[in-house]
Amino acid sequence: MKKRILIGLLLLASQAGMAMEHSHHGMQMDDKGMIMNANSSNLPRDCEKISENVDITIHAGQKHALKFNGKMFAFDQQQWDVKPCAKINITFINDDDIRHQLMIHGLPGYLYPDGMFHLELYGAGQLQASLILPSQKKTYLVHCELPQHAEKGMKAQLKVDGGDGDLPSIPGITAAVNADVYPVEWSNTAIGLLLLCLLVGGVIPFLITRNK
Ligand SMILES: [Cu+2]
Repeated sequence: MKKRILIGLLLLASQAGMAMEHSHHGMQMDDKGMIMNANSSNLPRDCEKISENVDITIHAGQKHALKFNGKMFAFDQQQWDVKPCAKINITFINDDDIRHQLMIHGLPGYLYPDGMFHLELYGAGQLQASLILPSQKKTYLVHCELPQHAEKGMKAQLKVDGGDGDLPSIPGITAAVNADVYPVEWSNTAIGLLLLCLLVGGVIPFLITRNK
């Protein structure tokens, strides 16, 4: 009898634990993707009301990186500007058949656990979620956190009230933190070739025209 009660209690506890895990971080999941920390109704402490409702559609995919040299993944836009206390309704569309995320960092922790808003699609598809931003003049990092996706271009910025500056390595906006460098090795052969080119390209035509 005691054993049964104990097992029953254990089962209850484990179920409660699982339920907690699922509600933790306000997470919604299905076989297509995941939404974490969506917030369409809780006002940040410093906001009296929602200032504006902004509908933003964000595409993610390899084709959006074509316009950036050396990049492989990108969002279709690299910057968004909103007012303080704006509510953003995001439609996130994955144009690829691989996983992509849309993560916004640096949000107030009392509304967004770990300061983070997170959308994820495991393949082509779309999902929608909202968030409400505080009034602070700030630039938020928006990126895909899968290995190498941000480094390969999937990085953008969200500015509230004009933002507090630009973030590094935003394709088309700011210079890369780790720029690609292709050093030239000045071997004797390279120097010889350069001199030969100078001779052929400069000196010989000069001699030819002078002799005419
Ligand atoms: Cu990605």
